[in-house]
Amino acid sequence: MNIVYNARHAAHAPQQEFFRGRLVPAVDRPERAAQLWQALQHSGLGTERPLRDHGLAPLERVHSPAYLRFLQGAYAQWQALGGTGEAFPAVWPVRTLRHDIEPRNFSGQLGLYSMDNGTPLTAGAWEAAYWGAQAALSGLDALAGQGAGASAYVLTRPPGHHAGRDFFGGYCFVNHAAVAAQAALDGGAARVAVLDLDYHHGNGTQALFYDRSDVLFVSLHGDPLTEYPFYLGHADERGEGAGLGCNLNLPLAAGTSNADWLVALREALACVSAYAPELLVVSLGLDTSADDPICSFSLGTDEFTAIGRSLAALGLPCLLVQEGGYAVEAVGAHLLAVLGGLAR
Ligand code: Q9C
Ligand code: ZN
Repeated sequence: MNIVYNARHAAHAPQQEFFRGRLVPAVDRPERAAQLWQALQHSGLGTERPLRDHGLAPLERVHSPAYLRFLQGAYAQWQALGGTGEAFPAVWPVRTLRHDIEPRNFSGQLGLYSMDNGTPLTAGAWEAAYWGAQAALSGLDALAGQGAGASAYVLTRPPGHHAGRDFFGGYCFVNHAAVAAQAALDGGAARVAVLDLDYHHGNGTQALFYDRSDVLFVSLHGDPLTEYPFYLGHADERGEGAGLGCNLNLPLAAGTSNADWLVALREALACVSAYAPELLVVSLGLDTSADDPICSFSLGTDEFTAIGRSLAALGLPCLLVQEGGYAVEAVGAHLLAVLGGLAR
């Protein structure tokens, strides 16, 4: 098991976030990655691989240059306006409003490039997210030449799967899994599958590849009729154009039993297998656990181990990228269960 750690995740240290119109303690805090890293170090499960800088070009294959430019300079703009602490958007270009003009006003830009006000933009968000993408790319490097059963785990935060071509949201700024998937294709792979196991639907990843047949996106998640991100992730989204049939959503009701979750996992894995990808990228959210403070599935150690075992059974090169998972005291054990199940 190859492991890449983005220690610069800690540059993104939000104090608060909006929830139902009030400021509450931030959920995606550095402590959760510190716990994951500590668990990994004591496990003897893997070998740390170097984090190498691949530059901006691989991010530009997935995100728009204007969005990346905005993200890099956003906090400086906020500070120049006298802003302190985290910046939060408050206005969005919804239906009937224009998306083709970048306002000069910072608040206008913040809304243009975001999907919610629950994602704190901190001084270090860009640094942490940029190096998260580099970590994912470094994980991909580690897999090269290691053969079919090889795997790599990328420990980073903030997460990535809600971030789209030109917007942040759901705690995500740069879509690390998508950057890695696109880089694998650019490196010569014909087909890449992304399996998203986070509690929340990976709207960013789905949208990025929706009309393409070279990426299969399969996701198990809380039903967006009641769960974030609400506006994508429904079962009738099957892809479009050349990508028709290359998108599979398996929404599950909040409170779904572990037995039913595992049935859906089997269906997802069968779909991945049938696609015969050259690489599997797993958006590994651990917020499906019974311990998670903001989610409503009940997975425990047995189920996390089963995830690892069934990934190993696919026999594909596998790049696991950390997404959500907010039960600071429990995430370490859950990660080790997945990686222990996967280790061979
Ligand atoms: N105070 C990921 O797990 N809203 N994102 C939650 C709770 C958004 C989570 C509000 C949750 C997004 C990658
Ligand atoms: Zn999540």
